[in-house]
Amino acid sequence: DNILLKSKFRGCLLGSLIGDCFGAPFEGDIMTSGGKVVLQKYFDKLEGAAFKGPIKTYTDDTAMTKCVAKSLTDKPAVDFKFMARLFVKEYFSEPRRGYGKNVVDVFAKLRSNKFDDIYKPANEQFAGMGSFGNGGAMRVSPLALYFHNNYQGMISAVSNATRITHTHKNAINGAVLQSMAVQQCLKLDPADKIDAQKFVNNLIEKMRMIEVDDEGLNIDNGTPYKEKLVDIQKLLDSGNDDTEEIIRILGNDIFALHSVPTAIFCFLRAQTPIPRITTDNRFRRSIQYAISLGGDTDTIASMTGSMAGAFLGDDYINKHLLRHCEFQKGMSEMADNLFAVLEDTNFT
Ligand code: R7I
Ligand code: MG
Ligand code: MG
Ligand code: MG
Repeated sequence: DNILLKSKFRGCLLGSLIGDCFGAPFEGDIMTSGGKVVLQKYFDKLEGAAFKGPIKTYTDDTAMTKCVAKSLTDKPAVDFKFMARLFVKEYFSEPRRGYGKNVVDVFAKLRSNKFDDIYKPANEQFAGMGSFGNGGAMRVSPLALYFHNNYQGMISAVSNATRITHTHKNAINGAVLQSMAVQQCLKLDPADKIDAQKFVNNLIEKMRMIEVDDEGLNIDNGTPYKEKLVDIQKLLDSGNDDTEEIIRILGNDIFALHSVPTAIFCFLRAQTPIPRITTDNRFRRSIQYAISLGGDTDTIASMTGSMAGAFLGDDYINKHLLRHCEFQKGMSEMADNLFAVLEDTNFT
């Protein structure tokens, strides 16, 4: 019903915010067992009613997610040129949000070319290969919400929104996969136990249609996301909790291929208890687990958090945790605004 869906919209955007804000201080870390103890204490403290600490600031992941959400509420017909303008305006007003090293060149070119061709600057990245960073995937949650009832519309909008900065196939397909996972979370009843194998099977089925050899190159490794999804199933099945092994198989860096599947794994694995993560709350467990893998912690925790929030809804999120995040009220309002746009059109 609509009350649940509205709570899932908020949960999704707040989950992405909390993952970013809480994960950011650990970005680039290699997590030792000592580091995991520190992380457990960090979350225990943040969850406590009495704890007062400095506000946790968000990074580029949230800055760009806000732009995508604003673009959808201000121009519901989906205007990618407008979205590109918002990205550029946001970057030049607050450049120190931890953006990727190369994507900033795209913003500069978009601005100097006056948004003449919004896809040209991204296409020129990395000698014409396009970036395969996770910068497209990290900002897709508003699109998964907006197109929650329109699968093909979502795929097409996610591809076009990603291509503004990232044109490599792995960046686009990673963003598409992330949006599919969030969309599946929206459809699940939070009172039910997730069938993780089935959740991944559904993603494999969908990615089969996306990772087609449309250039007819017949190259090996033409279905990298499908292979990662199968790896997720094996890891879940084996109950392997060895961090180094998980990182070796799935990755934890800024490449879309080495972070989107990792986020999906973290979300699914955290539905049941994990050694050395002491909490009964599956939302917290998802984000804490994602951060405990180290590497690109803000982005992986943010993508994990958007799935956990889309599944469980915002009522499930500990409000003390939320209190520590910059822009938490604004993010909740953005979710409501997005929901209101869909209500106005009767969810068509
Ligand atoms: O993908 P992008 O927006 O970065 C997002 C990440 C997230 O973790 C954020 O939290 C933030 O910290 O950054 O930015 P890009 O600059 O497009 O890509 C990020 C990095 O990925 C680049 O600086 C490169 O190091 C690497 N990279 C590549 N390296 C070689 N060849 C991306 N694409 C390539 C490539 O094609
Ligand atoms: Mg970031
Ligand atoms: Mg960074
Ligand atoms: Mg990051």
